[in-house]
Amino acid sequence: MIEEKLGAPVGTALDRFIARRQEEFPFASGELSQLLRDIALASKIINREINRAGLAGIEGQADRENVQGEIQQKLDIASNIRFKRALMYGGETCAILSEEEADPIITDEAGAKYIVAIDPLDGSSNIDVNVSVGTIFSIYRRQSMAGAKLTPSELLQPGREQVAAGYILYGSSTMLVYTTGYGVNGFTLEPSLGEYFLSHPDMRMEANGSIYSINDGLYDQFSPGLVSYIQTCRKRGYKARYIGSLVADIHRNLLKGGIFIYPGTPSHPNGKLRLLYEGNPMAFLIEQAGGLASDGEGRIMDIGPSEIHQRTPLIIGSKVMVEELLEMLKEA
Ligand code: P6P
Repeated sequence: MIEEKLGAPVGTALDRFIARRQEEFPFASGELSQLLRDIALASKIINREINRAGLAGIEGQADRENVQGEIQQKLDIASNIRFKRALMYGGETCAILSEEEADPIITDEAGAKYIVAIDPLDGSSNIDVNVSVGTIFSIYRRQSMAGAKLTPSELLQPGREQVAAGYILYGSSTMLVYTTGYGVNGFTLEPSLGEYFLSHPDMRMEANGSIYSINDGLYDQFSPGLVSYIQTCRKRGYKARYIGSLVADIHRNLLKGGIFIYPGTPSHPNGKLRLLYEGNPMAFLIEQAGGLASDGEGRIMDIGPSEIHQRTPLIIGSKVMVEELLEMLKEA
């Protein structure tokens, strides 16, 4: 029927999805929904910047380092500005913990309920070679009364206290994937409309998989248990896939099943990835999708942070694969 073809539905827009889900939380007063919308808006601006970086002369390195001592890319700085602005002006955020900021940013939003930890643009060194990059965010509720002074401990809550987490993947298409603790849903940006539409409802991770994702360049520093696991993967003919952009590697494993490992090494016992705005949000998402996330000894989301930029080893992905590696680490 021509009407069916002409009137084909465009799908569920992110705003409508958030609104519908808010109805399911009778006590939700809409601030978290608004915060998610603020993040989505900032991601659309970043998406546009990334897609035209080469033309706008905003590729490449800035002439300064971030708190991690890493050379900042120009788009790291641009992304940090955009997300900070969206969160500060959105009115729902009382504190921002950004990879690009040495110290927490305390907004003067007396009534704001939420603390946001964010990696504004993860993997940004890949932009110049046109490899996918991402934004990662993690949202906590403040524990003190609105208007009271925030305490250091509420800026360092364990990952199990997250109320929401997600990522935006700026890839062949731009996707926003998030959870509020009731499953994982993925939205794809329709550039011609500037809207995210539900494209991956109720994302579930395969219990097992045959993709392992690790920087082989560190092989000589791997522990005996990890060497044994990697050799087992190779013997089984598993695929080695490593993009070097956390959001892209995790997203692929979420869709296809697999394990991502960034281990501690003798030179870097806590590995490279940061707990608050990489490990915890990815752990929340993957556990919500049925997977596991560990630092090699315990659950990532049970780690009590001691400082906002602390690093953690990360073993994350399909349940059976993670459990097998943890067993080998124990036996070694
Ligand atoms: P390596 C990007 O710099 C990043 O923070 C993550 O996105 C990625 O998983 C990891 O580092 C890659 O690190 O040491 O393998 O280049």
